[in-house]
Amino acid sequence: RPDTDRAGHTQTLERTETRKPRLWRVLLLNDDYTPMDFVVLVLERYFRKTEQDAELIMLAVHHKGQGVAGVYTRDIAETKVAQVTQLARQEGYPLRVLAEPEG
Ligand code: TYC
Repeated sequence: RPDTDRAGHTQTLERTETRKPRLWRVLLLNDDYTPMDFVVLVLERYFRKTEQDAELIMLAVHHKGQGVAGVYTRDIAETKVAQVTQLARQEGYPLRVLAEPEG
C-alpha cells in the first residue's frame, strides 16, 4: 500500500503472504497377517503415539479396515510411508501404508 512520508517520498509497506501447506493423512490399511504388536510398535515409533493411543488406533484399523496414523506435510508423510513400508517388508509383513491429501 503506497503512502508518502513528510518529504513526499513514496513509502511501500511490505507484506509477506505465507500460505499453509496442504496436509496429508498417512493411512494404515488392515490385512490378515501383520501382527497387532508390530502395528502398535509402528504407531509408537514413527507416529509418536502413546501405547494406549497406538492400541486404540490399531484396533480401529483392525475392525474398520483403515485408519489415520498421523497428519503431516507431504514430504514428511511420504517419508513415513517409505520408512514403515520398508520395515514391514524387512520383517516379512504385508502391511500397507499410504498418504492421501486432506481436504
Ligand atoms: N488384522 C491384523 C491381525 O489380526 C492386525 C492389523 C491391524 C494389521 C492393523 C494391519 O494396519 C493393520 N493380526
